[in-house]
Amino acid sequence: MSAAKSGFDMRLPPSLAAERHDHVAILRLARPQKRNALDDPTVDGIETFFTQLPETIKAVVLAGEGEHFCSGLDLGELTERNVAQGIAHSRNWHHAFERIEFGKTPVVAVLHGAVVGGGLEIAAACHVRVAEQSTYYALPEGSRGIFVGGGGSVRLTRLIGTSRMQDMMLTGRVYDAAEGQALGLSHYLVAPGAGLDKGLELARRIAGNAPMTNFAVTHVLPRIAESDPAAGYITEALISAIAQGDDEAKARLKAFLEKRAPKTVRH
Ligand code: 1HE
Repeated sequence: MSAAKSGFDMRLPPSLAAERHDHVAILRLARPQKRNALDDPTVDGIETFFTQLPETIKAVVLAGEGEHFCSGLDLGELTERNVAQGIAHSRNWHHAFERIEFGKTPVVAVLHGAVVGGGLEIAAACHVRVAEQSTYYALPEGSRGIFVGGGGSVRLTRLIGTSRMQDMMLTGRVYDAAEGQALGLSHYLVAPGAGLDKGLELARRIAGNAPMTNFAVTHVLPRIAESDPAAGYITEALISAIAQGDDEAKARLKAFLEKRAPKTVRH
């Protein structure tokens, strides 16, 4: 483990590599010899990274080294655990992935190759997903005799629906990149090798937003979406007033009215 290698003042396991690009950080799953399988040190390192991210970082790109984004849970570790340890292990994944979903900054996942099992679960915890054409999605837990444990029952059912997730887990169905895009598993579908550039472009755009807006979108919007409508409307009124009241919003609105800000046009 080394702080120097990470480029950040934190200690990460060798299975993770972090680098800075101004206000954007890239975190790579860096264990390609095991297809970026998520072992305990890696999951703990992910929690450390997202918890200790410095204030100067405004968006993160999560990517994988080698031919695949992530082959999910490290199956080698699985045989060692009893029931109580299994529960603790799953809860550990929940805490780590919650640091992604409800952390300090928005996170863009760049996907390619296998995005399977826990790999799909970690991708689902990210806010924006870019998929290269090589991407495929599966939940092989069914065939391995296990169940999802990294929040997939909550996040994936929300993304693609309980019924599709049941099909994936019961039949071992594999969705290719185009199908994943149609289902909403990815937001952007790009050519082979183009994922990181696209991910960085999006992360830079996100990093340029007002921090209060990014906070509202990542922390408040999902809670509003899950609340009853009456609570949702009042929470929306409150957070929109908070965002508008921020100096950053006032400066941005003034810039637009004085014709100094870009218009909203077709890209
Ligand atoms: C692994 C893992 C792993 C590869 N844990 N070691 N996930 C899965 O069921 C997917 C399992 N993996 C695969 O199906 C394939 O490895 C891949 C399709 C992802 C890639 O295939 P390939 O031909 O490129 O690589 P490979 O030869 O299968 O694997 C290379 C090495 O990585 C090999 O080890 P080696 O020591 O023989 O070189 C593999 O054993 C190792 N490897 N994937 C451990 N996942 C919180 S609950 C979440 C539940 C789940 O995630 S279940 C889904 C688990």
